[in-house]
Amino acid sequence: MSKILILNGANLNLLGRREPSIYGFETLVDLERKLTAQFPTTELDFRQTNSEEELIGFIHEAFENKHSVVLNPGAFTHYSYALRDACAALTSSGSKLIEVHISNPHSREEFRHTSVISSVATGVIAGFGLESYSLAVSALTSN
Ligand code: CA2
Repeated sequence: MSKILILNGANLNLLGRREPSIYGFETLVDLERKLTAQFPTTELDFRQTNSEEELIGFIHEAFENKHSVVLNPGAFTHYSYALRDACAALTSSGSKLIEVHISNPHSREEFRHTSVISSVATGVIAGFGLESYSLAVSALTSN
């Protein structure tokens, strides 16, 4: 199995430092440590950006190199058609992309109930805290 990009979008650099009742106390560094320990034989590449342009660039990189992607787009989930088009290009080329969310957006505000990414993702995992990412990597590495 080739490399998996673990991509986190807008504001997820704040993980563990704000709104712990929704997102918990663990940081992106904790996530990287956990997943690296849990999947020692899988090449995982962790990135976070608050820039829509940069996030799209990461998806293009996956497209060019046939990498799989675990993507938490942050609030880009709910409105970024540009990110959606990049994800669609990736998955229609045969690469897998799992959309993940720490919280369950469907149990929150109305605007979070729409994802413009889900219908072009290979699958969606939401609501399991940081475990959502582990479940996504398991899904990508299980066959
Ligand atoms: O539950 C998720 O993973 C979300 O993708 C997180 C996004 C939110 O806009 C989505 O609706 C659901 C928000 C990321 C902001 O992350 C923060 C983390 C800690 C403190 C403040 C913001």
